[in-house]
Amino acid sequence: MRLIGWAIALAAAGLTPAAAQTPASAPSQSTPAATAPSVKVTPPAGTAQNPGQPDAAQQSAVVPGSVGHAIPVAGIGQPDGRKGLQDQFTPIGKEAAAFHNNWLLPICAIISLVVLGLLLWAIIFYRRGSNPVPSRNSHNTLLEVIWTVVPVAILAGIAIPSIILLHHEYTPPPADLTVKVTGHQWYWSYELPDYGVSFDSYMLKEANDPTRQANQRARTNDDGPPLLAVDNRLVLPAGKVVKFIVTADDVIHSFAVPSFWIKQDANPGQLHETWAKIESPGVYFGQCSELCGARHGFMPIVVEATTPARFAQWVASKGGHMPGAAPPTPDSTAASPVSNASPAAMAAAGAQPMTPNAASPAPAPTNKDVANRATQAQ
Ligand SMILES: [Cu+2]
Repeated sequence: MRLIGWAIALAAAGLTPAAAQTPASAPSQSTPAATAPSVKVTPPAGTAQNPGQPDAAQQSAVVPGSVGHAIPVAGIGQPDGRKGLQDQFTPIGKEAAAFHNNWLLPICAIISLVVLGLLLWAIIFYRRGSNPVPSRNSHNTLLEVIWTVVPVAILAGIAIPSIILLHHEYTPPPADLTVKVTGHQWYWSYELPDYGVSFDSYMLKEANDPTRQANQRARTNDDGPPLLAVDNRLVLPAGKVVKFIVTADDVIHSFAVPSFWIKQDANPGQLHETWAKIESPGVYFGQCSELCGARHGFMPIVVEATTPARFAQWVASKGGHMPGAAPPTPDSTAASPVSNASPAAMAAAGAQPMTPNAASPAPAPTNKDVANRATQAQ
C-alpha cells in the first residue's frame, strides 16, 4: 500500500508542473484579447450590408421631398419623447388608442385608487392601537354580493369593447392593394405583386459608423431618426386599404408600425395577414419587434404614405406598372430621375422583379403562388 501511495504521489508531482504551467501561460495568451477592442472588426458579408444598392456617388441623386424621400415630421409616425401611445393614423389605431386612453386607463386608475384607499383605511382604523378587540364577523351578504358583482361588471365592461375592437380589426374592408412583406436577417423585402414591384429595404447607417461600407449611403436628417431610416421606403397611397401578407425567410421577425396599430409576427413558412388604411400622407416608422438575432435592432420599417399620383410615379421609378398597364421596358425605368433601384440593381441584389412577360401585365399571383414562393425561400 505504501508503494502505491508513493507511486500516486510521484505521478501527481510529475503532473503538477504541467498543470501549473497552464495558468502561467494563460495571461500571455489573453494579452491579444485584451487589446481586441481597438481592432476594427469587419462585419461578415451579407449582414445587412445591402450589397446591391447604388453607391455613395448616387447619394446626391436623392432629392429630399421627392417621392420615396418625403421629409418626416417630428412627432408623426415616430417617437418624440412624449409618454403614451404614438398618434394614430389608421381607423383601427384611432379606435384602439381611444379605447386605451379613454376607457382602460381610467378604469385602471380608479381601481388602483380604490384599492389604495381601502388599504390605507384598514391600516389606519384597524391597527391594533385603535381597534384592540377585532370583529369576529365572518360573513356579510351585502359585501359579498358587492365584491362579486363589481369585478364581474368591470371585466364585462372591458371585454365587450375589446371584442368589438377585435372584430373590427379582423374584418377588414376589401383591399385596394396587397403588399407581401418578408423579414430577413436583418432587413425587410417588399413585393407589390399587382404592380410588378419588388425591392429590399435596409437601415441607413450613420456617416461615422465604422461598419458602413464605402458604397453605402449615409443617413441624413431628411431620411428620419437614427436607427429608423431606411434606404428604400415602402411607398403606399394614403386613403387606400392595404393588405399586408407577412412572412419570413429565416427566423421569426415581427412587422410593427406603432402609428398604424400594426404588429404582426413574420414566421417562416407561414403567411399572416394584417391591414392598414393610412388616413393621411406622411412618413411612418416601425421596427422589427421580435428578437431575431444579432442585428434585430437594425431592421427598421419605413412607410411613406402619399397621393395616388405620386404613388404611381414611385411604382414607375421601381420598374413597376399600374394594374392593367403594360410593364415598362428596362430602359425607361433606368433613366427615371427618382429611380434609386433600377431593375439591374435589383437583380444584383438578388431580387426578382415580377414582370416575366414584357408584352402583357404580370398576372396577379394567387395566394397559392405566394405560399409557394414563401416555401421555396426556406
Ligand atoms: Cu427581425
